[in-house]
Amino acid sequence: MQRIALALTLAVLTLLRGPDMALANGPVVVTVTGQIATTNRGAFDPFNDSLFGALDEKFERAFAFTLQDLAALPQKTVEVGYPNWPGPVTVSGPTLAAVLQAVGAEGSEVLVQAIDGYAPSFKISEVEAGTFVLATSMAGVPLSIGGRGPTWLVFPAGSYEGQTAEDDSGLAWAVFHLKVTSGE
Ligand SMILES: Nc1nc2c(c(=O)[nH]1)N[C@H]1C(S)=C(S)[C@@H](COP(=O)(O)O)O[C@H]1N2
Ligand SMILES: [Mo]
Repeated sequence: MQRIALALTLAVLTLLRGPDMALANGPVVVTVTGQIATTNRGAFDPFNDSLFGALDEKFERAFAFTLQDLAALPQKTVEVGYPNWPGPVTVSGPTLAAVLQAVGAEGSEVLVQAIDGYAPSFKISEVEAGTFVLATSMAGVPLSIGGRGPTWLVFPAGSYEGQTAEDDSGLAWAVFHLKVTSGE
């Protein structure tokens, strides 16, 4: 009787857990590589890490964030506009500084790489002094793959030395990879 009760309990628990337990936390959306103190995954795998491979990015260890992980970091909402945009946008997400802090970034520069290979880099001192949001939503709507998602680096004009009021070129959309380096 006890054995049956135990078996039933396990069966119910398995059903409740369901096959989607692993999906509940969602896919990894941003991976941080390079000079970081805290990691949660191992080296580049040529089969599984195919986009990294295609962009010729190899790493020994990294920290992988799901959207849920990013949402657990301190969030920031900013309104930002550039002259060539249809209008200002309101985006939310963790600050880039908070993401870098969470992984114990030790370098002086961060490369912000998008799915299409676009990869501007920034001085971490400027990232910490300014307002760089690694946005996960716009007007409350999660950013999509095919649009500006999974994450979009958004900052107001004048955020780094020499940035003009018109220049939105560093605002990488479709960001999936941050690489911390010493600059050279
Ligand atoms: N992933 C990605 N982000 C990007 C770019 C890009 O080519 N790929 N272009 C940048 C440049 S040069 C500009 S001016 C702005 C606006 O470009 P868009 O109108 O193509 O978004 O996005 C920036 N972010
Ligand atoms: Mo541009």
